[in-house]
Amino acid sequence: MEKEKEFYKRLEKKGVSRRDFMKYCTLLTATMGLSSSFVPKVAEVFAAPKQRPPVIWLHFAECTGCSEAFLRSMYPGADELILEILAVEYHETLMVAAGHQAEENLHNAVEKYNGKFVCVVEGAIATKYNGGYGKVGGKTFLDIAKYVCPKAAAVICLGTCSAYGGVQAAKPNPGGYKGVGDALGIKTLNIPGCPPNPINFVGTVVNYLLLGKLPALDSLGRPLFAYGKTIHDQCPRRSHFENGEFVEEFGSKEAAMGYCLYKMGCRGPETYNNCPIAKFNDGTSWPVEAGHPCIGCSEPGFWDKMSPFYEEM
Ligand code: FSX
Ligand code: SF4
Ligand code: F3S
Repeated sequence: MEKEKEFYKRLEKKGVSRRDFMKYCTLLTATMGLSSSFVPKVAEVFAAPKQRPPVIWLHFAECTGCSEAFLRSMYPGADELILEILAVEYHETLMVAAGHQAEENLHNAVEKYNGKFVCVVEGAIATKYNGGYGKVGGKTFLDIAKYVCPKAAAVICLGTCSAYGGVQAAKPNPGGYKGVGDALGIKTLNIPGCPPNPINFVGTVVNYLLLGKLPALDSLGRPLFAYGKTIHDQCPRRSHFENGEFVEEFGSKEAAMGYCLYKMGCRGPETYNNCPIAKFNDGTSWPVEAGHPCIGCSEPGFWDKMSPFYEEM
């Protein structure tokens, strides 16, 4: 109870009312595909966390856009998630430690929580030349991943790079970059997107804390609750006119906001993600709403498969 009170006080200080927070929990619960009766339980996961799973967060080849997107997570804020809900033991871009101290922290965390921690990975891994195309502190990404990932209870790949290789794996890919699963030959839970939507990461974590298991996945390791439908199937611009008649396939006439971007190269029909529903930055907008065609950023190999981006499929 005390914990809960403190939580709502903290939110208030950040200018977030209890009502806004409950709205977010309702959106998150719906995004996770759970019935509305779960809303209070989802709120409790944030307000009065019962367990804090240890997390080791690795960074390989990437642009750090995934962390940037994550830092814009609404409720919980990134600070809340890292300090109160999860026990993040190691995170290269956010931690204070550097140099040898950082390496020691990683080693200690891996040994202490062997078999129990969740490993979150951002960025792809170079596999050619013994992984020589990508190093941190003199160690290859490949060696670091081989040391850490097999000891984790679960490996969550945050972003298309760690999930499927991303821009690093685009042709001609001289370093032989791959996603973590392919590079190590292990099964990973993938939350792709360049960047991914933080709500899909939060939903995965909440699923784990609430139901004690990871969510159901598709054949590419993506949680079905977020990647079960195509962008096109959920797109408000899909409302259109046929023979001069308004056809309401999705949303309202107002929501259609103009025109379908298919002829400008929109890859929405081939891309599985929940951007039209979850949106980015506090539910502000998403690429197609802002007038830009979807470039298929959550699909494996999208740099090669989906380009040239502005040509009709
Ligand atoms: Fe990749 Fe993420 Fe794109 Fe960037 O960590 S999915 S390049 S948004 O930063 O990995
Ligand atoms: Fe489909 Fe893209 Fe057109 Fe939306 S804008 S209806 S996703 S093709
Ligand atoms: Fe990416 Fe397309 Fe969504 S480009 S962010 S999957 S709309």
